[in-house]
Amino acid sequence: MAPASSAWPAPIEGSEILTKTKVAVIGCGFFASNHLNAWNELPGADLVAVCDLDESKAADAAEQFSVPAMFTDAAQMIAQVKPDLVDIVTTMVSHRKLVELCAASKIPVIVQKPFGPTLEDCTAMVEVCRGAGTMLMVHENFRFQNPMRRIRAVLDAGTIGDPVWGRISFRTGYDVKAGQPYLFDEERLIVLDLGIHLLDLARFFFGEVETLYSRHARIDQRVSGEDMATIMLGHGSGATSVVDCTYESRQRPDLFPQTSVTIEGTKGALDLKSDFRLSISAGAEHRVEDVSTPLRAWTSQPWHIAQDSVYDTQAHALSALAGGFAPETSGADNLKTYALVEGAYQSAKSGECVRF
Ligand code: NAD
Ligand code: 89V
Repeated sequence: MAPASSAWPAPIEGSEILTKTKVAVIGCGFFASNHLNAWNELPGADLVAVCDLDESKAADAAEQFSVPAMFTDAAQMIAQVKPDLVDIVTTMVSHRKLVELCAASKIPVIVQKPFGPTLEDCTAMVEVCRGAGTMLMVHENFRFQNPMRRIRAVLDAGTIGDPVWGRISFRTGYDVKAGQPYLFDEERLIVLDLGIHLLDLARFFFGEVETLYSRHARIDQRVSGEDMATIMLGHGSGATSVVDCTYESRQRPDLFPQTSVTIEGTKGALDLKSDFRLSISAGAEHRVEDVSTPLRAWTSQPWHIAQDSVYDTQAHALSALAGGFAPETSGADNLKTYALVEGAYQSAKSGECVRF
């Protein structure tokens, strides 16, 4: 199957729509402030309610983001507010029940990555939304980062020919566990938390995967799962890619949360390195593009690139909903990325190559 195109219908502008999409957010923890800021900035969205099991978090979010209603019970919120779209920003264990709740009321839903704790849960979520005839999108934001869209556009233009080899790399020593302490206890850590983004990018750039071999290690002895992974993918297109990630790199400068991408093609090559410089070579031609994006009022370094892509991911969700098309990172699409995560754990355990 050909990789997805870089183009998607333009984000909704306020002037193009008669009514705004009423959005309700479930989960007001560490990462939710980015979703809430983005919903408030998106002209097509009206943030109508927030919900968190922890009342103080729901109340703080409602106050900080000027949201008119707050709840501690998602079912109550849905019954009372009847939102047009629910955005689930909780950790994965709660996703299935919350998605089922939305599907029961035929409400379109976006759910943060990782989609769920198991492939069985993810498949059940896809089925229940399919049965209800409602949109299910996974908030897989890395492919919506500006540099990644630009790389996809360069590939689509044929500038470097057909991709034959690539590396997608995220190596950091940044203390992610300070903001996300639940990561200490994850039995399946870096592939499910971070590798999932990179495996999705591998599909985005090189198409579907036929073979996978993975090797994992645990460097920080305080965590339960693996915190270093190196995955080799064989794509149906004939290309080979390497996905590698760690939360225990000692490299300086530390590029967190930037993803490095190298792609070699039949006619040229591209390389995304530090400072968001994209180097593109084809024959005698060589140019370096600045693929950074300006800060928004609510984004800041070092998180800016990740925060900024939250806006574009949510803009895509609004466009999909208004246009009646499946989002690029629909639940059904994300099952393919999730299958690679499962494959990585299977391969690391068995020491063998996994075939899809
Ligand atoms: P968190 O634990 O800080 O916040 C989750 C919140 O959800 C908590 O306040 C919790 O009380 C609430 N919650 C849980 N179950 C609920 C329920 N049934 N109803 C209402 N509220 C409920 O977690 P976080 O760090 O904000 O992460 C949330 C998700 O976002 C995770 O899946 C994480 O992997 C993901 N994440 C994604 C990115 C990205 O770039 N895409 C970055 C960071 C985190
Ligand atoms: O994407 C995530 O969930 C985050 C981070 C970007 C730090 O890896 O854990």
